[in-house]
Amino acid sequence: MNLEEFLRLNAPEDLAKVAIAIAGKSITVWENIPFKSGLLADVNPSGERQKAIDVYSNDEFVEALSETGLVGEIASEEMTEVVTGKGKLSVAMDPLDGSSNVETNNPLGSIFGFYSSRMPCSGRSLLGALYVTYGNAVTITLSFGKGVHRFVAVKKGPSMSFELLAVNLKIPEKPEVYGIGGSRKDWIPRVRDFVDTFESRGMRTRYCGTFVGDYNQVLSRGGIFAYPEQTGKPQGKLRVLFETAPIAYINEQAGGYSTDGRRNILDIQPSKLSEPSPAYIGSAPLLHELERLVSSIS
Ligand code: FDP
Repeated sequence: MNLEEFLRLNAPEDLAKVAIAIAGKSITVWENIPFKSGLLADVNPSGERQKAIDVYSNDEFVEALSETGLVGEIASEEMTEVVTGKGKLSVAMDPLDGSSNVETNNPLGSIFGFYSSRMPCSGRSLLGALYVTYGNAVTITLSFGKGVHRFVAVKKGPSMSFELLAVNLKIPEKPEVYGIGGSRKDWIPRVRDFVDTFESRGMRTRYCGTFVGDYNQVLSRGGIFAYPEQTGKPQGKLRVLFETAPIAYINEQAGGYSTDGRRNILDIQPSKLSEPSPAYIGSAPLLHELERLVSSIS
């Protein structure tokens, strides 16, 4: 079964159309990474001046979303203001997550949150979320409130099709891997102490430096991805609206839990579009334990 067929049966019509538009455009973005990122600095098929890959992917997804006619607001990590349209949906996106990893050919990603409210708003307004991973295969992982499902891009004739790879993905409760961003010396002591217990629990470190790449392996293997509160950087790095709330939504649909150390990430009400927060995302038992520890009064 392909993405279109699956969504026709399992998603509201407007969200299905928007997800299909994103899927089509993700292939265009992926095909252009070598050209637009500077990897092939002197090869540019269109002959136009080289654009930064972030700006390029942003413009491509804005175009795809706008063309659906279903979107009222688009917010992006790459834009200071929302782009407005005539539809009802609000879409927040990180069009190219992990772009500093282009040179090393680590996985990259794109993240989308579909909100029912005007932005900025909390993750409680999410109607669904989707992320693309550009790794050894291009995959789409999504949820529209009824479980988490995954699709993989395969060539069918002259074009690409996203075929169903897995339904109802569940994050293992037993934690196996961990990936923590930022600098260890700057993590707040409670986080450092907690992370120090991981090896003795049989967990192994896995960190690729791209949020969705790192989250993707946590979803498959169980464990934690975090970009913690740090001394001198209490809000961490990742943005709530574009990055952590959509992934927290998917993680919750997969049976996991996500926290900023004190509350569910989905309960954070950002006051501006690009507001960051500390983020700890993964298997529910481990994440509840972390929240208890980080939020406790010493
Ligand atoms: P990038 O700056 O390469 O776009 O939010 C952006 C992000 O990558 C995440 O994908 C990643 O998890 C994080 O930043 C990595 O930050 P550090 O380099 O500080 O580890």
